[in-house]
Formats: sequence, C-alpha cells, structure tokens
Amino acid sequence: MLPEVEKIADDIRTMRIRGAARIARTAAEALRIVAEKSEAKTLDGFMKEINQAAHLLLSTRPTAVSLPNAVNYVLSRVRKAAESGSLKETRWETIRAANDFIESSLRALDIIGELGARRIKHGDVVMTHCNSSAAISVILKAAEQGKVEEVYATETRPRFQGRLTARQLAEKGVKVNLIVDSAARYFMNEVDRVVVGADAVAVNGAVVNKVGTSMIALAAHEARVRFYVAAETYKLSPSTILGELIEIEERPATEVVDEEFLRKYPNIRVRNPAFDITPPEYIDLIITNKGVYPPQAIAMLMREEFEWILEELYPEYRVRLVEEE
Ligand code: RUB
Repeated sequence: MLPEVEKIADDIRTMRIRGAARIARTAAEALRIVAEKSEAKTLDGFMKEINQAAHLLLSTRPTAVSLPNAVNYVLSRVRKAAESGSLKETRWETIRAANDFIESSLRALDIIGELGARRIKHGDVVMTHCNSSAAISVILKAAEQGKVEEVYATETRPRFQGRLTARQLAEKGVKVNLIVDSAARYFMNEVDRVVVGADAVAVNGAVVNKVGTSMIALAAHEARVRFYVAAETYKLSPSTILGELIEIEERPATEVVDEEFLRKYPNIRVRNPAFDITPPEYIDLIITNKGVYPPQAIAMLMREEFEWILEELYPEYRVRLVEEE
C-alpha cells in the first residue's frame, strides 16, 4: 500500500481529516493518488491496488455515508473503464472520476449555500452544531446578503469542532456566540432557525449528524424554531432503501476523560457515540444541491440519484427490479 494512502486513512481515522464532505473528497483524492503512482504492469495488478486502497479507506470511519458514496462512484467508473482491457485508459479514468467527484462536491457546497440562504430571513438569529461545511455555506451566504443577525455555535463536546465553526464565521465578520452544548435549549428562545449538516440521511428522512444534534432538534421543535439540514446528495444513504441501518461510530473513552480517570474508576464505563439520529418529525427541510426537500420526500431524490449504485452493488435489488418489470 502506498504510504500516502495509509497516511490519508490514518488521518481520517484519527480525525485529523474530518467532516463528511472533506472525508469524501480526501478518499477520492487517495484513489487518484493510487492511479497516479501505481507501478502495476497489468490491469489486474492495478485493479488489485485500487480495491485494496478502497477497502482500507472504507474501514476508517463507519458512519459518514459520503465516504462509501465517493469510493463507489470512483470504483464504478474504474470498473467500466476496465472492461476496455486497457490499463492506461483505466488509470486515466480513475483520475478523471476522482477529479469529477471533488469538483462536483465543491460545486454542491456553493449551490447549497445559495438555496439555503433563501430560507434565512433578514434579522435571523441562527444556531448551528459541530462544524459542517454545508451548514456554514448556508450561514455565510445569508450573512453576505446581510440577513444574519448573529449565530449561536455549540462548542461540540468532546472534540470541540464548534470552535472551528465559531472561528470560521467570525473570520468572515459574522457575530458569533460560542456556547456549551447543554445551553442550546436555554438560548433557543432567541433563535429563529437552526442549520446543521449531515453525515448520512436515511430513506425515511432521518438524519445522522454529530451527537447532540437530535437534542437540539427536539429543543427547536418544542420552541417552534425551524430546523434545517444542509446536505449534499452524496450524504444520502442508498443502502437504507434496502432496510440496512446506519452504524453509529463509538469513539475511544479517552476523548471524554483522561487515562488517569479510567485507571482510577475501572468500574465506570464511558460511552462516546460520535453521532446520533434525528427523526424526520423534527426536521423542516433538507437543503441539497438538487433542491430543497421536506424529509418525507427525500426517498424520491435518493432513488433518482442512486438507482445505479443499487443495481451495481446490491444484486438482491437488481432481482427485485427485474421482477417488477
Ligand atoms: C462532523 C459532523 C458534521 C457533518 C457534516 O463530525 O457531524 O456535521 O460531517 O459536515 P466529525 P460537512 O467531526 O466527527 O467528522 O457538511 O462538512 O460534510
């Protein structure tokens, strides 16, 4: 395995590279690096390298579906190119596919910013959680249009990604209040809209995002504050159409307490789920690069976007399609 690819996998696992969109783009980049640096003399040899790299990348973090969606997008084009039997063409197609994914991911962020900003009104106070490039794109676009009064950003225990959000917004001149996660309800009465990102969106419109999101959604619901999710279409989880559940990553206890605490109190079990699930009833809109959807309608978009992946990767789904014809 190339050391560059191992390093990327390690950076994703240890969260030096984090956030669903960035993880996806970096995974595509890793596959491009394999194609650029491969010394394989045969197509079979190259395919083996690509598949090994894909396998390693997929094993890094289980929840953000953007990662398998990015890897599968590239792999699907690689497999098609490999049918030509040409090693050179297959390598080039790997590079092109990775570049296309990265470019369209960045374009998607801009579109989400534009569409999402239309849902923010002049004078709005916005709350956000964790550090989502899609949510930030919406807030910054709305701020650029002079609509955002101020932002409440939760610090996001235990890794404090909210500090990154506060910094990124403040650097662009947005007025930011950094608050502890548990103060979300206390400040909710001052908030007009909540905007968060997503690691995965299930077929029923439920959204998986940084742990704490569902509590904020609950508080927003109770206070009748609109709750928006900003998510590129590659955050949609096609396997949930087939009834698969999204795995919630549980991270090390040492992110919450130190080693000494663990040694001193061996009978205390520290739980540290990285994500939680917000049910569709608490979500007003999912803002995607293909338009703005109520969570109840997301299944439609998911089928349109991922028919190919379902047919290619899930043979049992293909059987069903054939039966339906
Ligand atoms: C990050 C997180 C973000 C989503 C969306 O979790 O939950 O809200 O990934 O981010 P972690 P983006 O820090 O554990 O990766 O909109 O940038 O894809």
